[in-house]
Amino acid sequence: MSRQTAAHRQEVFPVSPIQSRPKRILLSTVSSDSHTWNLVFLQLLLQESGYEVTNLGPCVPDAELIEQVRVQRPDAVVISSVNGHGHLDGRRLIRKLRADSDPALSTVPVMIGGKLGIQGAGQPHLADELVAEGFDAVFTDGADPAEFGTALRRMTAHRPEITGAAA
Ligand code: B12
Repeated sequence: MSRQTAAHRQEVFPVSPIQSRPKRILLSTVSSDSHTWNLVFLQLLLQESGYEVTNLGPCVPDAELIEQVRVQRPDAVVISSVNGHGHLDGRRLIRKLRADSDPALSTVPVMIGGKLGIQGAGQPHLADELVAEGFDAVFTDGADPAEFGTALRRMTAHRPEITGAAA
């Protein structure tokens, strides 16, 4: 992503004026990944764009992420990974989410991005494979941040007005 001003981010990530409540994003990385600044960057980007963000931080075990989706019922889950294992950890994670009997987990929009493999742009097939496993969108390194904003807006636009935490 290129460096941007807050005003530019607002253009890239406009939040629809017809939304009556802020959409809630669960932001996380995968279990093996200890990188943190990617999460901080995304948290700020999303918050400045009007989303409510829960950032689970680094090295999140699959079970913890799944439990947080079950409890928080977010409008979307955004996964960031840069250590090169993201395609493996992400594949395992999305299989568990999509196989869950709770529709809040099996249908929640989930996207993943970052440096997902260890060959940079040399692994273009990774995105297709991860979408085939159940991710709604995949952003490999160098993806246009505007596409992320557009995809997130589209995926969260029709989420129910009343979600809230599960009992
Ligand atoms: C700092 C750093 C570390 C620190 C992290 C400290 C911390 N608390 O965060 C430490 C020293 C711990 C570390 C460890 C390791 N690291 Co490191 N690390 C870096 C480094 C230098 C900077 C990362 C950073 O903070 N960037 C700043 C953030 C803001 O940018 P970003 O991470 O690139 O994220 C951007 C994009 O990727 C994108 N993005 C990210 N996620 C998402 C998600 C979505 C949805 C979207 C749309 C976009 C998006 O947006 C972000 C902003 O532009 C990078 C090299 C580099 N220059 O990038 C290597 C790097 C990420 N590390 C790497 C590696 C290999 C490791 C280790 C495996 C090394 C080792 N052998 O131990 C370990 C892994 C540890 C683990 N368990 O995960 C490799 C990953 C290789 C790959 N994927 O191809 C890199 C790229 C270095 C390299 N060139 O080889 N690392």
